[in-house]
Amino acid sequence: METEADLFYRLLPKVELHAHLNGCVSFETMERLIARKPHLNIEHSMTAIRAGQRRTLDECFQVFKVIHQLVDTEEDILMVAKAVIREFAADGVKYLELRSTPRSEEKTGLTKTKYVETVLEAIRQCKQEGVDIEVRFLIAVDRRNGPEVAMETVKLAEDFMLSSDGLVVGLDLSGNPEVGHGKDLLPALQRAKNSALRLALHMSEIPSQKEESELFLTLPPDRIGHGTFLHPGVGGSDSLVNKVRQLNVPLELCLTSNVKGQTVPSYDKHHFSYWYQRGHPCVICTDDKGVFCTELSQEYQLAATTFGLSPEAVWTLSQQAIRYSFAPECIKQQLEQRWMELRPQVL
Ligand code: 6MZ
Repeated sequence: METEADLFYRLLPKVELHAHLNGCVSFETMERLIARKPHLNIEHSMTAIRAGQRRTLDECFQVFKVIHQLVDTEEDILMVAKAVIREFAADGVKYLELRSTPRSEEKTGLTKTKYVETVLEAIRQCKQEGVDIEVRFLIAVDRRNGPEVAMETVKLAEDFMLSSDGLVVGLDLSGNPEVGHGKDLLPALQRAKNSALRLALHMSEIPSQKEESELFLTLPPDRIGHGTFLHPGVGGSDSLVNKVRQLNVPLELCLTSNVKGQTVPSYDKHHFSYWYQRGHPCVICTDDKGVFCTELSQEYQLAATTFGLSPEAVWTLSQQAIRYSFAPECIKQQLEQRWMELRPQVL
């Protein structure tokens, strides 16, 4: 049953800036995928982490491997991407930046170029069908695949930035943070930066990434994903914090993901409070709404109840996210206008 409070958060216009396509697959879409591929013997318990459950970060990455087995044709990608876009729209998200790692699959004939084209096709079809949401796409580099694949992916992103009518706006760096070192990926990231791709980099998701984060800040990135261990007290440092603050790089913060993935011990210990209290740009995001069984409205509600945010503060948080998006100025202005129209009288 939806309460009045739930309704406030669902109707709140929202911006989602950190959403991995294959981590966002809902229960309903998963049922369809499982039914299409019964021979894989995959069950729901292998693709989602339910309420009260937790996994190690390593176990979370096993979940993505299972999902990738289920999503390996153009048809699957089109279905998944359209469903994810519609679901975000139904949750009151007005602007979505989706990210995904292009994959090729020999047995189905899927290529990385086709992969990206299919996601873009899903975005266009949703637009034509009148789904009330603006969507842009970030091409993701999975750090597990090393420097050569990273460089190829940057080139792919450059091509699509020029040919996608503005739908491809940037590059994401993600993947298991335990694997590889960012210094090997720096040339690819530097090239992306020079080509005017906007950079959203996962940084300090685990404590051992301090040196890597220092290196990435020399680029610097346009947004930081997670940044869980940047600050002192959890293994980070004043100098890292000062650098991030001086550069004013916004943080994409995903409460449930971090709690369920056990990099943060509980909601009240989430680093949202550290950065928010300092007035640093923070954007509430879902990360993987399917895997972590959440929605953006729920994440806003959790942040508000955990940290005692007023409805006015929640509104400001959602509105300010517009300026941290990689959308062009004209879209940002349209979104600002939407926010003014949708602002509830009670605030
Ligand atoms: C780092 C993550 C992640 O790209 O196949 N991904 N990378 N940290 C996280 N925190 C939990 N959650 C998801 O979506 C799945 C991929 O997104 C990245 C991983 O590379 C994962 O394989 P796509 O659409």
